[in-house]
Amino acid sequence: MTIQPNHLPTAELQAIDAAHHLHPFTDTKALNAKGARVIVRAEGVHLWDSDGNRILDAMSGLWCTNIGYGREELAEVAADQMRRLPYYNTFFQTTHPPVLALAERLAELAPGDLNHAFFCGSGSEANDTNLRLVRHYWASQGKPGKTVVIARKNGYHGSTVGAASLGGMKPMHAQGGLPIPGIRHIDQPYWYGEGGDESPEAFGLARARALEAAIEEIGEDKVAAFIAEPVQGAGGVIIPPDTYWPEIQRICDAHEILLIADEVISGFGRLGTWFGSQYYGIRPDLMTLAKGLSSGYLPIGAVMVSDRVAGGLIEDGGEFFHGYTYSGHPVACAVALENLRILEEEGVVERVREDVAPYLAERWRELGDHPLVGEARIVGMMGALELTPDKASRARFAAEEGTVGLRCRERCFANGLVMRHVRDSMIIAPPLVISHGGIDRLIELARKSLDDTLAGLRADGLMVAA
Ligand code: PXG
Repeated sequence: MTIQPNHLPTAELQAIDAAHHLHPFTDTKALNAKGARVIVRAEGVHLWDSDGNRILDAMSGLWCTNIGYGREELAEVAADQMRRLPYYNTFFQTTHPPVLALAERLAELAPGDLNHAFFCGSGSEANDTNLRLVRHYWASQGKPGKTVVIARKNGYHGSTVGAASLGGMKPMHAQGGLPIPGIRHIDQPYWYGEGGDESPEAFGLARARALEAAIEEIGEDKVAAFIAEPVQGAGGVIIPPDTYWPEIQRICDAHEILLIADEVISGFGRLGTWFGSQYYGIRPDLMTLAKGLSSGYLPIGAVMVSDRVAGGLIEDGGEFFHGYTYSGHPVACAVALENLRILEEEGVVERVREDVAPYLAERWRELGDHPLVGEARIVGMMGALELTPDKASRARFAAEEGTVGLRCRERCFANGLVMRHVRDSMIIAPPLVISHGGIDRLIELARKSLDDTLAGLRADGLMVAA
């Protein structure tokens, strides 16, 4: 299909962008030298750029367009809500129909007794809320010393000062003096990269027990909570060994530590369950939501809070001095509700579990036979390929970390596929509504991009182990 351009020529759009737009997580000098890719339209699982190229979006935008692009129902609901009540706040003892309906729906969907929603505009804001909320909770329970939050190296929880501090991204910490005090990072359950000769099971247990060691060192009376993503996303789709989460749950229970599951990526069907906590059988006290909550159509995030924690706060906490102008934004709430309706009525989550994810896994693992791939791992609708110059030893490349990953990402774009790179691994998290045909195309384009990358590495003498 030819898309008629309704915009300026690409070079002019790029020039305006370079002159006035500062992009997130971007080396602006390097970007401006080549010009940004301009995306003008999307439908289903595809994007179109300003030159009319069609691109298969295997990243769901940024892990968020779970129901795919172009759903008219969401546009209709947004327009209708904008006409009815485009904005009102939920401060000053006020509420409105979309926010209360969404809170009720989330309480029904969320596991266990996570029956209370605190709304905000993004995952970062939700995690800042978590940080303040758990400290306020323990203070309200007569334990004001319980303030430390334990998190993980290479975890990602957002970009605000609090969320970036909870995250374990070293380059983020290095800019601006993070983390803030009161946060401790423990090692991640990254078997491929750090497991050495240990079995994944033994390694998973050892990495979970790092939590217990940290609690014992800091003192249980000083630790408020542990926060983690069920599967690390931005860190590189790091799928924990099966032994990891049950041990984490045991440790949190044994030591009176609140468990915060950051479900910003794993929520809303990504693992074939409504939430990743259900997939791993964990019982969080708090759950961070964003992204798939509205399938990315509008910005919205939330913290789901258990009966116990909310009950304590309501009973003993007085006023919680925290909230955002857009907490419970009516249009965002209405769109999120419609998104949840579609996910449920179209049986998207069950279809992922029973059909789409198993098919994707089968096809994805085939890529493990490629000479450049050291491991092809996948859980639900999120997968990673570890690129290596030597499959047998899981070696890293001699070239600076990320060089090969970036090259591969560029080959993917040239071939009409969005895969993101993390260091020298390639990541996918396609929309949950992708068809078998779409998956076949994804695998075909990924294989071609791997072939092209390998040819380039050989030509440039880069297939060399560190
Ligand atoms: N928690 C998790 C687990 C996330 O993945 C956030 C919190 C923060 O959400 P907001 O809405 O504030 O961005 C995220 C966001 C990437 C990438 O390149 C991932 C995220 C954001 C931007 C880029 O993988 N995840």
